[in-house]
Amino acid sequence: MAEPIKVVVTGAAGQIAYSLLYQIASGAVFGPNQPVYLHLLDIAPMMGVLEGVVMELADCALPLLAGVLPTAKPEEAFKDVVAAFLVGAMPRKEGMERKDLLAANVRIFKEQGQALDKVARKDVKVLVVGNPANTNALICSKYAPSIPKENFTAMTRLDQNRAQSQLAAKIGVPVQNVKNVIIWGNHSSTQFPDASNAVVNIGGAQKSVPAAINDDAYLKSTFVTTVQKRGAAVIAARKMSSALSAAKAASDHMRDWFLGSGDRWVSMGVVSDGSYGTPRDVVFSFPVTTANGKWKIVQGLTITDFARQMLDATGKELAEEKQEALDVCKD
Ligand code: NAX
Repeated sequence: MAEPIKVVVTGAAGQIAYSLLYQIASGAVFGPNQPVYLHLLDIAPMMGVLEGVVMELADCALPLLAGVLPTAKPEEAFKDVVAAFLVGAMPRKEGMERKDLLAANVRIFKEQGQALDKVARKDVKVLVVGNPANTNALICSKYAPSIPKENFTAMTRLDQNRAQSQLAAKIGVPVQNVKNVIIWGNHSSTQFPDASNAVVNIGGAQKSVPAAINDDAYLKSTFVTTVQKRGAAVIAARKMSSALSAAKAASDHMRDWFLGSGDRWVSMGVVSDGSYGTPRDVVFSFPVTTANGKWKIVQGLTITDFARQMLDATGKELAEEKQEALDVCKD
């Protein structure tokens, strides 16, 4: 058996972490032969709740769980970690403007970037889930200059999984038969779920998803808005935001980053190099492939006029968020 690796989950007393911790500790992320030492970070008032989570983890009697460290101190939590799931963030409260939420959360990710810079391994892989995830990831990276910026990513995998599931249901095939659907841009309502390069396996034969669905209007409207608004639909039904599916998506993202995506494209928010005419130095979701612990943006795709408009809109939002976040950090 390999030596245990240290993995941190922030927001560890929250609802996404409640599903995520089991997935990590059961081997679904780092593989069935990799023990993990879990560092659990939350804020001081949540330490009592976190103690309950620690008890439940012990009660799972998981062979791969080498140890657990609950803490309210970022520098303790991030010490020597190889993977960081940054889930914790301030939730939107009633009457709070989007701007106020961004300001509160950007401050958290500035502080966590500084702590990672000080005590984490320089090859740590960081996945930001807490919203606004893309801009939080950018700020975290900016305040951790000793860690390569390629190591900071934001989660759009839940959007990808939602999109893949919608397409599979529409075509009438199992979800794993659909691949290469893309989420472009921000994890927000401006994101662009794009099925134009997706392929589907129907009875052993590969077909393009647009050809299989043969309904351009659906792919440009209902499909896009259903994925964009899926989070709100879950809240309306459950009275709480997506947690089980968010945790599964975070596991998928980190697993593919560590272990490789094989012949599938996956969507990840990564620091933009300007590919596809997107703004540079914002965390933009692209189709990527992963191998040997590194991601690479899929190049050479055709961008239609419709796609161009969608990419520009989400890119503009990210550039604006970046500016707002940088202004907050100056204070
Ligand atoms: P919860 O409110 O259940 O849990 C959040 C936890 O974070 C709480 O225990 C809180 O005390 C903790 N926290 C707050 N500030 C902290 C800090 N400075 N350091 C450490 N912990 C801190 O929220 P949950 O449903 O788990 O969602 C967590 C975040 O994920 C939210 O920001 C949410 O918006 C975001 N999401 C992002 C998604 C994505 O696809 N990128 C999808 C799901 C989810 O909406």
